[in-house]
Amino acid sequence: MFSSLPNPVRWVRAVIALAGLATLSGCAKLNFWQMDGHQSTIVVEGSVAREQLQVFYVTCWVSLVIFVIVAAVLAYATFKFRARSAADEHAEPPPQGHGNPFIELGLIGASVLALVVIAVPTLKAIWSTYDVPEAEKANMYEVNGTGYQWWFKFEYPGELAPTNATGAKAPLVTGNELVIPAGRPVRINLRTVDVIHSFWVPKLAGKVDMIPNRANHIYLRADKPGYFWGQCAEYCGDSHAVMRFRIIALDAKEFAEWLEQQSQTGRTVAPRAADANRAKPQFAALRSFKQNEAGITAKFDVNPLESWRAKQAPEKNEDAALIAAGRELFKTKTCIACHTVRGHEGGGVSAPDLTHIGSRTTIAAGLLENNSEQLRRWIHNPNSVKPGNKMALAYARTDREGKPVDGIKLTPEDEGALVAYLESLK
Ligand code: HEC
Ligand SMILES: [Cu+2]
Repeated sequence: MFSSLPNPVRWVRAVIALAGLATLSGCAKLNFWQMDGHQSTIVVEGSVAREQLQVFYVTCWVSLVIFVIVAAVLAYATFKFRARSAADEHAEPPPQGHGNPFIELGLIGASVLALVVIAVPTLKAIWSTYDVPEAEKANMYEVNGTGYQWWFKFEYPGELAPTNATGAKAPLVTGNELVIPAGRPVRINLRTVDVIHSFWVPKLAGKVDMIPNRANHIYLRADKPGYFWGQCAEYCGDSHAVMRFRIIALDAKEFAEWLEQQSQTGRTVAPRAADANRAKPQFAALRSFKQNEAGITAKFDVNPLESWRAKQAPEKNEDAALIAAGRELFKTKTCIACHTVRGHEGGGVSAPDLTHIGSRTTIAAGLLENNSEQLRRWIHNPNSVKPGNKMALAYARTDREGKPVDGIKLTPEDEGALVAYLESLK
């Protein structure tokens, strides 16, 4: 009965536009009027989010009707009983009513009706969006998502990849970017290793909390291949506002290719004979970033899925010697204590897995675009990008008495080599 309600928000928008607020507020951007920002809950692209949106519309329409009735009665009373002359202002108030059973019963009945109209589709949606429907369980894809202060780990229990220690296989792990098959129901088992986080990809589904010592899950489905913005939606400390993530939905073939590539161990770039007399690749100059400077280019912002695809292939002009130097620094500068690059050095599990960091579109949990300039910005001074993050602890450390101890120190050359290494990890 409520399957295709018109969008009441569009009406409200028309009213605002008529009032001329568009020009006053300066919000005349196209996205704003189409209500199609990256994290829009109005322009959705998944079946679960669509069902939840219908519930929102029901509530909106019911509230709108109540608003119109109450506003009309108020306007009528204000007009009818206004003071018409100076004498009226000091007159006795009009006779007061003391309860009219018909009006009172009518109001109770109308409220109950309004609540029932809201409750029926709400309860229906709570049940049907809770988990993958039985009939579709066979087609379901299952992954695990874990919240860390302030990033997300994603694990593919169905896909095994060789580990470092013994070469034995363990589930494939990525960080901050979850790649899923489009069109299929996906169940994400949600956990946290520290405080409460909340997993929210507005275009695909509502939020579900990640709660310590409690098994939660979310069910979602992307209509078609796409790139979706997500965000932790439960305050979780210093960097909560920049604890973001992405979901990339791919068709079956591209998804299979991605899984195949990700289950490889870290890529090693072999030196080529021609390398010896080739000019060194140019890295982005080490400039200082303005405070809060955006970490994302317009090109990426407009067509993120294409940018994602472009990241899957190795860069041209890779410098094998520089990359090898970067790999060495990754070890000596203690990056391996927290990070893993499968097949290379490092067994750290307290930070995002970097085995294929070069093939991801973002770093620092969705905050910065993954390119040489932003990578350098991040490893130069993580704290200036994301205040309080746990990688920064390795840069500025203090001992038990609070005295500063030497942390990670990188020269511009070190940074260039580390960036080349990280970018080579496709
Ligand atoms: C103390 C542990 C620790 C050390 C040491 C450390 N990192 Fe990190 N690193 C982290 C954590 C934690 C994050 C996630 C930060 C966040 O987004 O909140 C991170 C994030 C990153 C990322 C972004 C990953 C992503 O998917 O968003 C890169 C790249 C990175 N580190 C590179 C390095 C390099 C290079 C070094 C050595 C110079 C290093 N890290 C040393 C803990 C560490
Ligand atoms: Cu969080």
